Amino acid sequence: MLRTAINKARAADLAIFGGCPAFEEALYVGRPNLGDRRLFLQRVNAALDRRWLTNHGPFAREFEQRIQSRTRVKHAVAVCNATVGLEILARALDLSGEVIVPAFTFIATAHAFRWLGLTPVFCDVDPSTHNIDPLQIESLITPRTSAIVGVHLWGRACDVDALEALARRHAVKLIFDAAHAFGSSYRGRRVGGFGDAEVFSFHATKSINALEGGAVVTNNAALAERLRQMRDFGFAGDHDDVIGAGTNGKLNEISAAMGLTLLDSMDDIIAANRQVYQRYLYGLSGIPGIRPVVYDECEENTFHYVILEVDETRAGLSRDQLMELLRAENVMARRYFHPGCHRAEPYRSDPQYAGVKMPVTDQLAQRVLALPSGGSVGIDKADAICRLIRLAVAESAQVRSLFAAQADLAQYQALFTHSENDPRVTVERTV
Ligand code: T4K
Repeated sequence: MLRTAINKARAADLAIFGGCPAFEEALYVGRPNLGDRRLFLQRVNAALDRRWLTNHGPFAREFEQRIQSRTRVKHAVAVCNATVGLEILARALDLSGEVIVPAFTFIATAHAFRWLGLTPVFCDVDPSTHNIDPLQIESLITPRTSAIVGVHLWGRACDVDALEALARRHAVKLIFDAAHAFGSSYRGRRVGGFGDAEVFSFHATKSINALEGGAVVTNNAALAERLRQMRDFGFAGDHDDVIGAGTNGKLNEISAAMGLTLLDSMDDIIAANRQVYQRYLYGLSGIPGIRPVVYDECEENTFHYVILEVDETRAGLSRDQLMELLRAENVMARRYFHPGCHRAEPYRSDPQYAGVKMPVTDQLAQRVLALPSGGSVGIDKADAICRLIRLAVAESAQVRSLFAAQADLAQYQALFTHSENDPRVTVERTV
Protein backbone atom coordinates (compact mmCIF):
# COMPACT_ATOMS: atom_id res chain seq x y z
CA MET A 1 0.00 0.00 0.00
CA LEU A 2 1.15 3.54 -0.73
CA ARG A 3 1.70 5.56 2.43
CA THR A 4 -0.50 8.56 1.86
CA ALA A 5 1.48 10.61 4.34
CA ILE A 6 4.78 10.40 2.44
CA ASN A 7 6.20 13.79 2.06
CA LYS A 8 9.81 13.42 1.14
CA ALA A 9 11.51 16.67 0.33
CA ARG A 10 15.16 16.04 1.16
CA ALA A 11 17.70 13.27 0.61
CA ALA A 12 17.62 12.51 4.34
CA ASP A 13 13.90 11.64 4.03
CA LEU A 14 14.70 8.71 1.74
CA ALA A 15 14.25 5.33 3.40
CA ILE A 16 17.81 4.27 2.66
CA PHE A 17 19.00 7.09 4.91
CA GLY A 18 16.53 6.39 7.68
CA GLY A 19 13.19 7.76 6.36
CA CYS A 20 9.96 5.78 6.28
CA PRO A 21 9.61 3.55 3.16
CA ALA A 22 7.20 5.00 0.60
CA PHE A 23 5.36 1.68 0.20
CA GLU A 24 4.27 -0.68 2.94
CA GLU A 25 4.39 -3.67 0.61
CA ALA A 26 7.02 -4.51 -1.95
CA LEU A 27 6.31 -3.63 -5.58
CA TYR A 28 7.88 -6.16 -7.94
CA VAL A 29 8.95 -6.14 -11.56
CA GLY A 30 7.17 -9.01 -13.31
CA ARG A 31 4.26 -9.34 -10.87
CA PRO A 32 2.06 -11.90 -12.64
CA ASN A 33 -1.23 -10.93 -14.21
CA LEU A 34 -4.00 -13.26 -13.06
CA GLY A 35 -6.92 -12.47 -15.35
CA ASP A 36 -10.41 -13.57 -14.30
CA ARG A 37 -9.79 -15.97 -11.41
CA ARG A 38 -13.31 -17.43 -11.67
CA LEU A 39 -12.76 -18.37 -15.32
CA PHE A 40 -9.37 -19.88 -14.53
CA LEU A 41 -10.80 -21.99 -11.72
CA GLN A 42 -13.66 -23.12 -13.96
CA ARG A 43 -11.10 -24.31 -16.49
CA VAL A 44 -9.05 -26.03 -13.79
CA ASN A 45 -12.18 -27.84 -12.64
CA ALA A 46 -13.01 -28.84 -16.21
CA ALA A 47 -9.52 -30.32 -16.65
CA LEU A 48 -9.85 -32.22 -13.36
CA ASP A 49 -13.36 -33.42 -14.26
CA ARG A 50 -12.24 -34.83 -17.56
CA ARG A 51 -9.02 -36.20 -16.04
CA TRP A 52 -7.01 -34.99 -18.96
CA LEU A 53 -4.09 -33.12 -17.48
CA THR A 54 -1.37 -33.00 -20.12
CA ASN A 55 -0.22 -34.51 -23.47
CA HIS A 56 -1.91 -32.15 -25.92
CA GLY A 57 -5.19 -31.86 -24.06
CA PRO A 58 -8.08 -29.70 -25.23
CA PHE A 59 -6.81 -26.57 -23.45
CA ALA A 60 -3.31 -26.88 -24.88
CA ARG A 61 -4.75 -27.31 -28.37
CA GLU A 62 -7.10 -24.35 -27.91
CA PHE A 63 -4.19 -22.28 -26.63
CA GLU A 64 -2.22 -23.09 -29.79
CA GLN A 65 -5.17 -22.06 -31.97
CA ARG A 66 -5.60 -18.79 -30.10
CA ILE A 67 -1.87 -18.03 -30.50
CA GLN A 68 -2.15 -18.75 -34.21
CA SER A 69 -5.10 -16.44 -34.66
CA ARG A 70 -3.59 -13.66 -32.52
CA THR A 71 -0.24 -13.74 -34.37
CA ARG A 72 -1.75 -14.68 -37.76
CA VAL A 73 0.86 -17.44 -38.08
CA LYS A 74 -0.06 -20.87 -39.42
CA HIS A 75 1.45 -23.09 -36.72
CA ALA A 76 1.92 -22.67 -32.99
CA VAL A 77 3.56 -25.48 -31.03
CA ALA A 78 2.96 -24.98 -27.32
CA VAL A 79 5.87 -25.92 -25.06
CA CYS A 80 6.61 -25.99 -21.34
CA ASN A 81 8.79 -22.84 -21.47
CA ALA A 82 10.64 -20.69 -24.00
CA THR A 83 14.09 -22.05 -23.11
CA VAL A 84 13.03 -25.59 -24.02
CA GLY A 85 11.26 -24.09 -27.05
CA LEU A 86 14.57 -22.61 -28.27
CA GLU A 87 16.33 -25.93 -27.67
CA ILE A 88 13.74 -27.94 -29.57
CA LEU A 89 13.79 -25.40 -32.39
CA ALA A 90 17.59 -25.61 -32.66
CA ARG A 91 17.31 -29.41 -32.95
CA ALA A 92 14.44 -29.25 -35.42
CA LEU A 93 16.46 -26.92 -37.66
CA ASP A 94 19.57 -29.13 -37.33
CA LEU A 95 21.66 -26.22 -36.14
CA SER A 96 25.34 -26.93 -35.70
CA GLY A 97 28.58 -25.11 -34.93
CA GLU A 98 28.08 -21.42 -34.19
CA VAL A 99 24.94 -19.40 -33.56
CA ILE A 100 25.07 -15.60 -33.45
CA VAL A 101 23.19 -14.17 -30.46
CA PRO A 102 23.02 -10.70 -28.90
CA ALA A 103 25.08 -10.25 -25.75
CA PHE A 104 22.44 -8.04 -24.14
CA THR A 105 19.59 -10.42 -23.34
CA PHE A 106 18.38 -12.77 -20.61
CA ILE A 107 20.93 -15.54 -20.18
CA ALA A 108 18.46 -18.19 -21.43
CA THR A 109 18.97 -17.03 -25.01
CA ALA A 110 22.64 -18.01 -25.00
CA HIS A 111 22.31 -20.97 -22.64
CA ALA A 112 19.68 -22.71 -24.77
CA PHE A 113 22.28 -23.15 -27.54
CA ARG A 114 25.26 -23.79 -25.30
CA TRP A 115 23.27 -26.51 -23.53
CA LEU A 116 23.03 -28.34 -26.86
CA GLY A 117 26.77 -28.13 -27.48
CA LEU A 118 26.48 -25.24 -29.94
CA THR A 119 28.68 -22.16 -29.64
CA PRO A 120 26.87 -18.88 -29.01
CA VAL A 121 28.85 -16.13 -30.76
CA PHE A 122 28.01 -12.83 -29.12
CA CYS A 123 27.09 -9.78 -31.13
CA ASP A 124 26.78 -6.30 -29.67
CA VAL A 125 23.50 -4.41 -29.73
CA ASP A 126 22.33 -1.09 -31.10
CA PRO A 127 22.38 1.50 -28.29
CA SER A 128 19.15 3.10 -29.46
CA THR A 129 17.04 -0.08 -29.75
CA HIS A 130 18.88 -2.47 -27.36
CA ASN A 131 18.44 -5.11 -30.11
CA ILE A 132 21.11 -7.03 -32.04
CA ASP A 133 23.01 -4.68 -34.36
CA PRO A 134 22.71 -6.04 -37.92
CA LEU A 135 25.73 -3.99 -38.99
CA GLN A 136 27.97 -6.03 -36.70
CA ILE A 137 26.73 -9.47 -37.69
CA GLU A 138 28.47 -9.91 -41.03
CA SER A 139 31.97 -9.84 -39.54
CA LEU A 140 30.96 -12.62 -37.10
CA ILE A 141 29.76 -15.04 -39.77
CA THR A 142 32.13 -17.95 -40.43
CA PRO A 143 31.77 -21.25 -42.31
CA ARG A 144 30.62 -22.74 -38.97
CA THR A 145 27.70 -20.32 -38.53
CA SER A 146 24.34 -22.05 -38.80
CA ALA A 147 21.95 -19.38 -37.50
CA ILE A 148 21.35 -15.80 -36.44
CA VAL A 149 19.16 -15.25 -33.41
CA GLY A 150 17.38 -11.94 -32.90
CA VAL A 151 15.78 -11.07 -29.55
CA HIS A 152 12.88 -8.60 -29.61
CA LEU A 153 13.94 -7.01 -26.33
CA TRP A 154 11.22 -5.29 -24.28
CA GLY A 155 8.83 -6.31 -27.07
CA ARG A 156 10.43 -3.85 -29.50
CA ALA A 157 10.95 -5.82 -32.69
CA CYS A 158 14.44 -6.28 -34.12
CA ASP A 159 15.37 -4.85 -37.50
CA VAL A 160 13.73 -7.88 -39.11
CA ASP A 161 14.27 -6.76 -42.72
CA ALA A 162 18.02 -6.35 -42.26
CA LEU A 163 18.30 -9.69 -40.43
CA GLU A 164 16.28 -11.52 -43.10
CA ALA A 165 18.52 -10.07 -45.82
CA LEU A 166 21.65 -11.17 -43.95
CA ALA A 167 20.33 -14.68 -43.32
CA ARG A 168 19.39 -15.05 -46.98
CA ARG A 169 22.73 -13.75 -48.21
CA HIS A 170 24.70 -16.16 -46.04
CA ALA A 171 22.26 -19.09 -46.31
CA VAL A 172 21.88 -19.43 -42.54
CA LYS A 173 18.75 -19.90 -40.47
CA LEU A 174 17.09 -16.95 -38.77
CA ILE A 175 15.20 -17.40 -35.55
CA PHE A 176 13.76 -14.97 -33.05
CA ASP A 177 13.66 -15.19 -29.31
CA ALA A 178 10.31 -13.43 -28.97
CA ALA A 179 10.04 -14.10 -25.22
CA HIS A 180 9.07 -10.44 -24.61
CA ALA A 181 7.11 -9.90 -27.80
CA PHE A 182 3.80 -11.71 -27.76
CA GLY A 183 1.42 -8.93 -28.82
CA SER A 184 4.08 -6.83 -30.58
CA SER A 185 4.29 -5.88 -34.24
CA TYR A 186 6.97 -4.99 -36.78
CA ARG A 187 5.97 -2.65 -39.61
CA GLY A 188 2.34 -3.48 -38.94
CA ARG A 189 2.82 -7.27 -39.03
CA ARG A 190 2.46 -9.18 -35.81
CA VAL A 191 5.59 -10.75 -34.38
CA GLY A 192 5.50 -14.53 -34.79
CA GLY A 193 5.83 -15.05 -38.53
CA PHE A 194 9.35 -13.74 -39.09
CA GLY A 195 12.46 -15.78 -39.92
CA ASP A 196 12.26 -19.56 -39.83
CA ALA A 197 10.44 -19.52 -36.50
CA GLU A 198 9.91 -17.42 -33.38
CA VAL A 199 9.69 -18.46 -29.74
CA PHE A 200 7.35 -16.85 -27.21
CA SER A 201 7.57 -17.12 -23.44
CA PHE A 202 4.49 -17.39 -21.27
CA HIS A 203 6.41 -17.40 -18.01
CA ALA A 204 4.60 -16.04 -14.94
CA THR A 205 6.45 -12.73 -15.31
CA LYS A 206 5.31 -12.11 -18.89
CA SER A 207 2.24 -10.04 -19.77
CA ILE A 208 0.41 -13.19 -20.88
CA ASN A 209 1.42 -16.09 -18.69
CA ALA A 210 0.73 -19.80 -18.53
CA LEU A 211 2.44 -20.13 -15.12
CA GLU A 212 5.37 -21.56 -17.08
CA GLY A 213 4.96 -21.93 -20.83
CA GLY A 214 6.04 -21.02 -24.30
CA ALA A 215 5.29 -21.55 -27.96
CA VAL A 216 7.30 -21.98 -31.12
CA VAL A 217 5.50 -20.41 -34.07
CA THR A 218 6.23 -20.79 -37.75
CA ASN A 219 4.60 -20.72 -41.16
CA ASN A 220 6.59 -23.79 -42.21
CA ALA A 221 4.37 -26.90 -41.96
CA ALA A 222 7.22 -29.43 -42.14
CA LEU A 223 9.14 -27.62 -39.41
CA ALA A 224 6.02 -27.46 -37.23
CA GLU A 225 5.58 -31.22 -37.61
CA ARG A 226 9.20 -31.84 -36.52
CA LEU A 227 8.74 -29.52 -33.55
CA ARG A 228 5.63 -31.42 -32.46
CA GLN A 229 7.45 -34.75 -32.62
CA MET A 230 10.50 -33.47 -30.80
CA ARG A 231 8.55 -31.92 -27.94
CA ASP A 232 6.90 -35.35 -27.47
CA PHE A 233 9.81 -37.82 -27.17
CA GLY A 234 9.98 -38.23 -30.95
CA PHE A 235 6.54 -39.83 -31.23
CA ALA A 236 4.70 -39.35 -34.52
CA GLY A 237 0.97 -39.04 -33.91
CA ASP A 238 -0.12 -41.95 -31.74
CA HIS A 239 2.21 -43.05 -29.00
CA ASP A 240 3.29 -46.18 -30.84
CA ASP A 241 5.59 -44.87 -33.43
CA VAL A 242 8.90 -43.30 -32.41
CA ILE A 243 10.51 -41.73 -35.45
CA GLY A 244 13.42 -39.89 -33.90
CA ALA A 245 15.01 -38.50 -30.77
CA GLY A 246 12.92 -36.10 -28.76
CA THR A 247 12.45 -34.58 -25.36
CA ASN A 248 9.51 -33.74 -23.11
CA GLY A 249 8.55 -30.15 -23.88
CA LYS A 250 4.77 -30.45 -23.53
CA LEU A 251 2.51 -27.81 -22.02
CA ASN A 252 0.20 -29.13 -19.30
CA GLU A 253 -3.52 -28.38 -19.08
CA ILE A 254 -3.41 -26.17 -15.99
CA SER A 255 -0.79 -23.99 -17.63
CA ALA A 256 -2.83 -23.85 -20.82
CA ALA A 257 -5.93 -22.96 -18.75
CA MET A 258 -4.02 -20.01 -17.30
CA GLY A 259 -2.78 -18.99 -20.75
CA LEU A 260 -6.32 -19.04 -22.15
CA THR A 261 -7.63 -17.03 -19.21
CA LEU A 262 -4.97 -14.37 -19.74
CA LEU A 263 -5.69 -14.27 -23.48
CA ASP A 264 -9.34 -13.55 -22.58
CA SER A 265 -8.14 -10.42 -20.74
CA MET A 266 -5.31 -9.46 -23.06
CA ASP A 267 -6.83 -6.18 -24.27
CA ASP A 268 -7.53 -5.02 -20.70
CA ILE A 269 -4.02 -6.00 -19.61
CA ILE A 270 -2.47 -4.00 -22.45
CA ALA A 271 -4.68 -1.00 -21.67
CA ALA A 272 -3.64 -1.06 -17.99
CA ASN A 273 0.03 -1.51 -18.89
CA ARG A 274 -0.12 1.33 -21.36
CA GLN A 275 -1.70 3.70 -18.87
CA VAL A 276 1.02 2.99 -16.31
CA TYR A 277 3.79 3.23 -18.93
CA GLN A 278 2.47 6.61 -20.13
CA ARG A 279 2.24 7.83 -16.56
CA TYR A 280 5.87 6.91 -16.02
CA LEU A 281 6.87 8.73 -19.23
CA TYR A 282 5.06 11.82 -18.02
CA GLY A 283 6.39 11.59 -14.45
CA LEU A 284 9.98 11.03 -15.52
CA SER A 285 10.09 13.66 -18.23
CA GLY A 286 12.79 16.26 -17.85
CA ILE A 287 14.71 14.44 -15.08
CA PRO A 288 18.37 14.87 -16.04
CA GLY A 289 20.10 11.60 -16.92
CA ILE A 290 16.94 9.47 -16.75
CA ARG A 291 15.90 8.18 -20.15
CA PRO A 292 12.95 5.78 -20.37
CA VAL A 293 12.71 3.27 -23.21
CA VAL A 294 9.97 4.56 -25.50
CA TYR A 295 7.67 2.38 -27.59
CA ASP A 296 6.81 3.31 -31.16
CA GLU A 297 3.17 4.43 -31.16
CA CYS A 298 2.78 3.11 -34.72
CA GLU A 299 3.52 -0.44 -33.59
CA GLU A 300 1.73 -2.82 -31.26
CA ASN A 301 3.31 -3.55 -27.89
CA THR A 302 2.03 -4.81 -24.57
CA PHE A 303 3.85 -1.99 -22.69
CA HIS A 304 4.80 -4.63 -20.16
CA TYR A 305 8.34 -3.42 -19.50
CA VAL A 306 9.08 0.00 -18.04
CA ILE A 307 12.80 0.41 -18.59
CA LEU A 308 15.12 3.30 -17.74
CA GLU A 309 18.63 4.16 -18.75
CA VAL A 310 20.47 6.02 -16.01
CA ASP A 311 23.30 8.24 -17.20
CA GLU A 312 25.38 8.65 -14.06
CA THR A 313 27.18 11.77 -15.26
CA ARG A 314 23.95 13.67 -15.84
CA ALA A 315 21.82 12.15 -13.08
CA GLY A 316 24.53 12.60 -10.46
CA LEU A 317 23.99 9.07 -9.17
CA SER A 318 24.58 5.63 -10.62
CA ARG A 319 21.98 3.10 -11.71
CA ASP A 320 23.01 0.87 -8.79
CA GLN A 321 22.64 3.71 -6.29
CA LEU A 322 19.20 4.52 -7.70
CA MET A 323 18.22 0.84 -7.47
CA GLU A 324 19.41 0.55 -3.88
CA LEU A 325 17.57 3.68 -2.94
CA LEU A 326 14.32 2.52 -4.60
CA ARG A 327 14.56 -0.91 -2.99
CA ALA A 328 14.73 0.69 0.43
CA GLU A 329 11.40 2.35 -0.47
CA ASN A 330 10.02 -1.14 -1.32
CA VAL A 331 10.28 -0.56 -5.08
CA MET A 332 12.02 -3.76 -6.13
CA ALA A 333 13.59 -2.47 -9.37
CA ARG A 334 15.72 -4.97 -11.34
CA ARG A 335 18.98 -4.77 -13.29
CA TYR A 336 17.73 -6.35 -16.51
CA PHE A 337 20.12 -7.55 -17.87
CA HIS A 338 23.28 -7.50 -15.82
CA PRO A 339 25.94 -8.46 -16.68
CA GLY A 340 26.00 -8.97 -20.45
CA CYS A 341 25.91 -12.68 -21.36
CA HIS A 342 29.60 -12.62 -22.40
CA ARG A 343 30.48 -11.69 -18.80
CA ALA A 344 28.45 -14.51 -17.23
CA GLU A 345 29.65 -18.06 -16.72
CA PRO A 346 30.49 -20.28 -18.51
CA TYR A 347 31.38 -17.76 -21.24
CA ARG A 348 33.48 -15.48 -19.00
CA SER A 349 35.96 -18.26 -18.15
CA ASP A 350 35.89 -20.00 -21.51
CA PRO A 351 39.12 -19.18 -23.43
CA GLN A 352 37.27 -19.06 -26.75
CA TYR A 353 35.56 -15.86 -25.51
CA ALA A 354 38.81 -14.21 -24.36
CA GLY A 355 39.10 -10.77 -25.87
CA VAL A 356 35.39 -10.53 -26.79
CA LYS A 357 34.42 -6.86 -26.49
CA MET A 358 30.81 -5.72 -26.28
CA PRO A 359 31.02 -2.02 -25.38
CA VAL A 360 27.36 -1.18 -25.92
CA THR A 361 26.19 -4.21 -23.96
CA ASP A 362 28.61 -3.32 -21.15
CA GLN A 363 27.30 0.22 -21.04
CA LEU A 364 23.65 -0.85 -21.06
CA ALA A 365 24.31 -3.47 -18.39
CA GLN A 366 25.57 -0.61 -16.18
CA ARG A 367 22.71 1.74 -17.00
CA VAL A 368 19.48 -0.15 -17.48
CA LEU A 369 16.90 -0.49 -14.73
CA ALA A 370 13.49 -2.18 -14.93
CA LEU A 371 10.72 -0.65 -12.81
CA PRO A 372 7.59 -2.36 -11.47
CA SER A 373 4.90 -1.95 -14.11
CA GLY A 374 1.39 -2.87 -15.13
CA GLY A 375 -1.87 -3.28 -13.31
CA SER A 376 -0.30 -4.36 -10.03
CA VAL A 377 1.35 -0.93 -9.82
CA GLY A 378 -1.33 1.42 -11.09
CA ILE A 379 -0.99 5.12 -11.77
CA ASP A 380 -0.83 6.45 -8.19
CA LYS A 381 2.11 4.24 -7.32
CA ALA A 382 3.80 4.99 -10.65
CA ASP A 383 3.46 8.71 -9.82
CA ALA A 384 4.97 8.15 -6.38
CA ILE A 385 7.89 6.18 -7.86
CA CYS A 386 8.55 9.01 -10.33
CA ARG A 387 8.55 11.52 -7.45
CA LEU A 388 11.13 9.41 -5.60
CA ILE A 389 13.38 9.29 -8.67
CA ARG A 390 12.96 13.03 -9.25
CA LEU A 391 13.89 13.74 -5.63
CA ALA A 392 16.92 11.43 -5.74
CA VAL A 393 18.27 13.15 -8.87
CA ALA A 394 17.48 16.67 -7.64
CA GLU A 395 19.28 15.92 -4.38
CA SER A 396 22.00 13.82 -5.99
CA ALA A 397 24.90 15.70 -4.39
CA GLN A 398 23.46 15.10 -0.95
CA VAL A 399 22.52 11.50 -1.86
CA ARG A 400 26.11 10.81 -2.89
CA SER A 401 27.54 12.21 0.29
CA LEU A 402 25.06 10.25 2.42
CA PHE A 403 26.01 7.07 0.50
CA ALA A 404 29.69 7.90 1.12
CA ALA A 405 29.03 8.44 4.83
CA GLN A 406 27.21 5.06 4.97
CA ALA A 407 30.12 3.36 3.24
CA ASP A 408 32.61 4.90 5.69
CA LEU A 409 30.50 3.76 8.61
CA ALA A 410 30.22 0.22 7.19
CA GLN A 411 33.99 0.10 6.68
CA TYR A 412 34.58 1.28 10.23
CA GLN A 413 32.12 -1.27 11.62
CA ALA A 414 33.76 -4.07 9.61
CA LEU A 415 37.15 -3.04 10.93
CA PHE A 416 35.81 -2.84 14.44
CA THR A 417 34.20 -6.31 14.25
CA HIS A 418 37.33 -7.72 12.70
CA SER A 419 39.53 -6.12 15.37
CA GLU A 420 37.25 -7.32 18.12
CA ASN A 421 37.89 -10.92 17.05
CA ASP A 422 41.58 -10.43 16.40
CA PRO A 423 43.67 -10.96 19.53
CA ARG A 424 46.61 -9.08 17.95
CA VAL A 425 44.67 -5.80 17.82
CA THR A 426 43.81 -3.77 20.87
CA VAL A 427 41.04 -1.26 20.32
CA GLU A 428 40.29 1.49 22.76
CA ARG A 429 36.58 1.53 23.48
CA THR A 430 34.62 4.22 25.21
CA VAL A 431 31.59 2.91 27.04
N1 T4K B 1 14.59 -15.13 -23.63
C1 T4K B 1 14.40 -13.96 -22.99
C2 T4K B 1 14.78 -12.69 -23.67
C3 T4K B 1 13.82 -13.95 -21.72
O1 T4K B 1 13.65 -12.77 -21.06
C4 T4K B 1 13.46 -15.18 -21.12
C5 T4K B 1 12.90 -15.21 -19.78
C6 T4K B 1 13.67 -16.36 -21.84
C7 T4K B 1 14.25 -16.30 -23.10
C8 T4K B 1 13.31 -17.70 -21.29
O2 T4K B 1 11.92 -17.83 -21.10
P1 T4K B 1 11.34 -18.99 -20.14
O3 T4K B 1 12.15 -20.22 -20.37
O4 T4K B 1 11.43 -18.50 -18.72
O5 T4K B 1 9.91 -19.16 -20.59
C9 T4K B 1 12.58 -13.92 -14.92
C10 T4K B 1 11.85 -15.06 -15.55
O6 T4K B 1 12.02 -16.26 -14.80
C11 T4K B 1 12.26 -15.30 -16.97
O7 T4K B 1 11.23 -16.09 -17.56
C12 T4K B 1 12.34 -14.00 -17.75
N2 T4K B 1 12.84 -14.17 -19.08
C13 T4K B 1 13.26 -13.05 -17.02
C14 T4K B 1 13.35 -11.73 -17.73
O8 T4K B 1 12.71 -12.79 -15.73
P2 T4K B 1 14.37 -13.79 -13.02
O9 T4K B 1 15.62 -14.54 -12.77
O10 T4K B 1 14.43 -12.33 -13.03
O11 T4K B 1 13.19 -14.33 -12.07
P3 T4K B 1 12.77 -13.92 -10.59
O12 T4K B 1 12.36 -15.15 -9.87
O13 T4K B 1 13.83 -13.08 -9.99
O14 T4K B 1 11.44 -13.08 -10.77
C15 T4K B 1 11.41 -11.91 -11.53
C16 T4K B 1 10.48 -10.91 -10.91
O15 T4K B 1 9.14 -11.34 -10.93
C17 T4K B 1 10.77 -10.56 -9.47
O16 T4K B 1 10.62 -9.15 -9.36
C18 T4K B 1 9.69 -11.30 -8.67
C19 T4K B 1 8.54 -11.36 -9.64
N3 T4K B 1 7.73 -12.57 -9.54
C20 T4K B 1 8.22 -13.72 -10.06
C21 T4K B 1 7.48 -14.88 -10.03
C22 T4K B 1 8.03 -16.15 -10.60
C23 T4K B 1 6.49 -12.53 -8.95
O17 T4K B 1 6.07 -11.46 -8.47
N4 T4K B 1 5.73 -13.67 -8.91
C24 T4K B 1 6.17 -14.84 -9.45
O18 T4K B 1 5.42 -15.85 -9.43
O19 T4K B 1 13.83 -14.31 -14.44
